[in-house]
Amino acid sequence: MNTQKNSSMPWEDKPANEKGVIWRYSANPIIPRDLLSTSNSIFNSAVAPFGDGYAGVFRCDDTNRRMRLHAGFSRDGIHWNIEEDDIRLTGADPEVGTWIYGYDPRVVWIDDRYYVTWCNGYHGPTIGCAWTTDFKTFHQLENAFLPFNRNGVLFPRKINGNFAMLSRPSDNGHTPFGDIFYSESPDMKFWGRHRHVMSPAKFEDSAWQCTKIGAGPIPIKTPAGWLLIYHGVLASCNGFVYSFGSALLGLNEPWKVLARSGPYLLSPQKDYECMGDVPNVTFPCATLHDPATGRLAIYYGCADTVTSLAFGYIDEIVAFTKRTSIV
Ligand code: BMA
Repeated sequence: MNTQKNSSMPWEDKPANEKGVIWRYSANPIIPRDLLSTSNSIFNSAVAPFGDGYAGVFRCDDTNRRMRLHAGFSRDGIHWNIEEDDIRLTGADPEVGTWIYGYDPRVVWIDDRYYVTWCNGYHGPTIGCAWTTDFKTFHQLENAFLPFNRNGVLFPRKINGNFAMLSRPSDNGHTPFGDIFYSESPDMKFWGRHRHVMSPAKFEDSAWQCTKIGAGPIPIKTPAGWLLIYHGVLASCNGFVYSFGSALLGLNEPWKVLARSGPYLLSPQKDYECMGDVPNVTFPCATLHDPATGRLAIYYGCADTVTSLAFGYIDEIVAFTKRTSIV
């Protein structure tokens, strides 16, 4: 179910004049803001291999500017059919199952099902959890943490026999701070064993990540450690700027940071990243990767408006992370 059955992973070779370790898809953005009849914007969304193609959970803010999650399906990972109706979660205790808002989803296959985490409104933002096998019925679980928290990102396999999640405790608004923490759970219900992973960088070391940081896509297991792509924020005189970089975390102790990129992998530079509802935001929430070739496709939201793709090779990103590490 979760393993790719065809070789159609999105991919485009690196352009000859590209200086970066990763490069943008030439036909970005892949998802326009108005794909749905009621969408104001579609961004910060998550995808995963599903059947002969892909499925995903998409952040679609509607024209009431309500933050909703919608399921979507694709043959090639580039052209998406997103459901007009938003996801209706089922099975939760009504105390937490009353929908307020949801945004910035992540999706991961663990053992026998897909788990979805997102920023869930419950007396402020916290981490909502659900599971699905078909992207039609979504079974809601308990929220993982107390408010306020964002960027809940599960590891793709159990660690020390437990589910494992990164998150970023925050405040109730546009939080001007934020460290990444690690937590474990035996059952996706009770979370503990909380560990600090990393703080924003010093301004003088790596300014793009000096205000707050948050885990991005599901970490990828490599021989050098868990490859974590994460966003970092610079508080400029004209507002927040969201870029993203990479870190390597210990395989058995993921709260131990082995390396962390000083330069960003990608920052807002193209028009569709610099202009939109929130200018200067690149916000990755998912990857697809092919173990045989080491190819990586990164899905990232642009300017809180549209969704784009960037490509790279896992081993080159790992080497970049080590070579430029500020740890
Ligand atoms: C963060 C989240 C993201 C958003 C970003 C920039 O706090 O709300 O969804 O992309 O701000 O507005």
